[in-house]
Amino acid sequence: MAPSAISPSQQHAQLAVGPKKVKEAAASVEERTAGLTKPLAEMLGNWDNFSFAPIRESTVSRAMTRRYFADLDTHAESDIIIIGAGSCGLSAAYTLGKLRPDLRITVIEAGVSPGGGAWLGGQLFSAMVMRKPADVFLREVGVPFEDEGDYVVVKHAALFTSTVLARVLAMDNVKLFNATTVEDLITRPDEDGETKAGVRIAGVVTNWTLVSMHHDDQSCMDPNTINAPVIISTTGHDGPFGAFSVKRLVSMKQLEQLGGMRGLDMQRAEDAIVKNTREIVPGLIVGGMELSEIDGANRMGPTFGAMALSGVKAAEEAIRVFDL
Ligand code: 48N
Repeated sequence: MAPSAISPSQQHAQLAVGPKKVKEAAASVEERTAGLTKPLAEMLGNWDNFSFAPIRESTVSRAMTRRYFADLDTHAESDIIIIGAGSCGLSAAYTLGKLRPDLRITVIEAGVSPGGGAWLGGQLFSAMVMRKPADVFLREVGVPFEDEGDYVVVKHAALFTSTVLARVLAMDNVKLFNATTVEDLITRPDEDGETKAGVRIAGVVTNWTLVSMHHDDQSCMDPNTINAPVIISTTGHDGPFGAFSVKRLVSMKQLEQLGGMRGLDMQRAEDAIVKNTREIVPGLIVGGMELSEIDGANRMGPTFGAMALSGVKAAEEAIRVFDL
């Protein structure tokens, strides 16, 4: 029997991809690289003389450190700080960046990777469900989805999170400090006595997260500070890092106690979180699942529309301070 006319790898490719015909003789270079921009297309197949432009290691260090510390210097005085870059915090940052490009927005995220719980749907499944009208936010940001009537489905949660994150990071007035933990809140006496507690939140106290995680086994690792007249806290429901600001308000006796997140009830949970996103004490707005810890709202489980729209509402509440 004549040896097979196609190579073992082509035979495998045939098996691996089902009935698709293995490409006949290689197409022309243009056909093979169609869809790439010309400079990249010209790189394919021309690696023999390939080389990067020259560099000295210190140049890389300076390129990183100059920017980081210039940003830290600039953002030491911010207009609005968002604690937590989960789906709610990122939606708030997007909305603020769009509505008020004149304001200096600082996002502080404890994780190395921002996004919080929005990289996957429920139980590590990839699709993300949002109930209408949250599709309005998806259209605003440019996240494709499948319309299922009363709800929509983003084919992978990471498509939502990475798209919002990309939009936020591209904004000139928004700076993300990830791998950075808010360890405390800056407070001032509330002169005009708006609250019985008499406290106004005036900024955050931060440390690199890997430092924050070792206060028990290292000493004298004091934090840094960032001042701002408005803080939006979206640190999620109670967990190792979650519900930070509301738990801190209790420990500094600005809140009697937490209301404790209730059991799962999708129908009730999402409306409550969006409608009740608000300023808890002067200067501190709470949104997303952190709010459920104050109000004792139900949790909603693997549906994310309330997170996005709570972020939009938190942004609106924050801007109100600057429009007064
Ligand atoms: O995703 P999360 O946890 O919080 P939200 O409110 O943006 O979204 C909540 C959502 O993911 C759900 O929990 C869904 C809807 N499920 C509900 C349910 O019923 O189970 O993001 C919070 C972010 C995280 O990235 C944390 O790392 C970060 O906040 N964070 C902090 N960042 C800085 N300093 C801190 N002290 C801090 N604490 C938390």
